[in-house]
Amino acid sequence: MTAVDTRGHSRSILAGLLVALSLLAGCGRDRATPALKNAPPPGGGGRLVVGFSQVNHANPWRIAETNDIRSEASGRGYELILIDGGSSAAKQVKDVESLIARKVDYIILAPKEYATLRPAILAARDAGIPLILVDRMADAVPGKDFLAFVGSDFTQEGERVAEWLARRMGGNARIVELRGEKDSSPEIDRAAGFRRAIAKHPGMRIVASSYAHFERLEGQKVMEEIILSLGRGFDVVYAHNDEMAIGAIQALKAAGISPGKDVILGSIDGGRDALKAIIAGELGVSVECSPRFARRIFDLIDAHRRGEAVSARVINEDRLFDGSNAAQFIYDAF
Ligand code: GYE
Repeated sequence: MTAVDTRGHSRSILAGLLVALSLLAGCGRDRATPALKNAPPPGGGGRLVVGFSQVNHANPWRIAETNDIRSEASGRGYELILIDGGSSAAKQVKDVESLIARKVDYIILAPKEYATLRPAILAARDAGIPLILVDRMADAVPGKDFLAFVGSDFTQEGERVAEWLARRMGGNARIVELRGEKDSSPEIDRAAGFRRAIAKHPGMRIVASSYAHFERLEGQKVMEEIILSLGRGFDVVYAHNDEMAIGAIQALKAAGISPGKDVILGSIDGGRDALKAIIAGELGVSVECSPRFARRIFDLIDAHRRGEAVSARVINEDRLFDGSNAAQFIYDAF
């Protein structure tokens, strides 16, 4: 998917007129009510504009996150400008700058990397545009440099996978780690959380650790290389997301190693393909990292508009999927 720009001045003026007319006529739809309640004071010029800078749309997680934000924005009467960063942190910096230049009312930023996006965050702060960091953290202070962070606790996700694997393996395993996108906060925290938890089990040792950038194909390739160098010298694969775990499963099978029997796998996200792999007995566990939390983002924006104090960190509550419950949740998965 390429850059999508949902803003068009003539379109927005027309849309504003239509909303105003339908409200005057008393036939506004139910979901228009919150927008009316939170509408800017008369003369404020119509719908508020929220800009959203997304990393890319390269996997089901990102697509689900964007769809959720898009539908929540429209349900609450916001105009959304979506810009796809094309997997480039440098482009994302420019994307945020362009949203600032367009004087949007709020910016939602899903930052690709931890350090690189800092100047863009500070530029929004200096321009007086409230910015909400979503899903990944960046090198700036919530509540001070930007309005708030909304997302999951990645350290805890890594710990939960480690604890599940330690229990499953009786505290003894040679572990291969497939790491996410280098220098992104989920990669950094999922690695740290996992290490912290296995430190309690001296028999759980990491024997190989490589980046596969959160991508399925990369997960498969990196797993192939690791099999070439380690042979059968590992019992567990810990992948920082489902996509890499699914790639690894393909590589294992191609090498005649049976996932779920010879090697036990654990990952993070809780997507539909992962739940299918759990049901098939190939993936052991997937700790949820939900991409659907737009309701919390827009609750925060609405509260901020009403002048209420908002919390600087909103942490999602995530579940854990394994053989005991995957079948129950598969239809709901992204
Ligand atoms: O786990 C991964 C995606 O930033 C939390 O990014 C997100 C991660 C998610 O590419 O699948």
